[in-house]
Amino acid sequence: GQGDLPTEIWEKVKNHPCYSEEAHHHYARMHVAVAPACNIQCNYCNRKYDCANESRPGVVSEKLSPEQAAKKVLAVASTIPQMTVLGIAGPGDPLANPAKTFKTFELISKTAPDIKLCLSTNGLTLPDHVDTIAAYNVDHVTITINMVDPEIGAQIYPWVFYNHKRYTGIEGARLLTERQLLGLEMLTARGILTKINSVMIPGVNDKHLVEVNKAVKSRGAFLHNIMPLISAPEHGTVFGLTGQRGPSAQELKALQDSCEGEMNMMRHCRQCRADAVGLLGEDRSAEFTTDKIMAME
Ligand code: CLF
Ligand code: SF4
Repeated sequence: GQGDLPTEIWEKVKNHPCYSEEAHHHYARMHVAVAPACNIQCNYCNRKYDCANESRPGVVSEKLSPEQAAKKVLAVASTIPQMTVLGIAGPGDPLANPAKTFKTFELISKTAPDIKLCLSTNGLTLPDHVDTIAAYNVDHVTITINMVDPEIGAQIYPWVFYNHKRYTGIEGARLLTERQLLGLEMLTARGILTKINSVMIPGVNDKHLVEVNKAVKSRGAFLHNIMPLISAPEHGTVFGLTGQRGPSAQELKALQDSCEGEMNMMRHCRQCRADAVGLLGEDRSAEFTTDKIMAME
């Protein structure tokens, strides 16, 4: 239920399956994979697959144009009445593909105005797009923040690409953390509910994530979702190839527990793919391939 949430926030989250633990039993989300490019390199990413910001690496999403995406949303919404949220979460970074991402939001807000819009980003270009995000009535934003210390960041991000220039190592990680935290502050100032995702990487940022938790809470983040690194070698990620392990379930829970007193923790994330459809934990994307949707008239 509402718990101790203020009513205006409760109204915004009560139908969002990721922002409300309770809602995820009753309400569905869908993602449309309209954003192929990315502007940073994460050591847990395999570019051939979905953005590991949110997604379980190892599955390839079907890439869509904004027009195909809008058609898919209508088809899904007419089949799954509990569909309340449309998210763009990859397969690259949505804000590295701003024309496609915002065109998709524009089309959907015209054809399906009741559907809430959700966006997940690595945050590098977020400050440049906050006004557009607000103008398109995007209700929910997720930023993946894995560090607030550039020395730790350099172990996770070999480079970032910003303003036509590549920044590597500590310099790149410093730029990324500055832009992420500024973007978060700007979203908070506009009243856009912002959730933080973090990937727990044992021996790299596991102890540091408590500090990340405090940094994002103090800047107004609403919810923190700490997810386990998935690093099977067959996914071909840098971490997978160097033998970096993911956390055990106990290690993950202990970290989530240690942050719980500071802010709301999300514990029901299913690390969805960039074209996921349905309730969290069920995947109905195979029912809505482009072939099938284009055949529906
Ligand atoms: Fe999608 Fe992400 Fe929006 Fe949810 S998923 S863009 S906030 S509508 Fe949700 Fe999936 Fe976890 Fe993401 S369970 S991976 S937190
Ligand atoms: Fe991969 Fe996402 Fe990181 Fe880009 S932001 S490198 S797509 S995990």
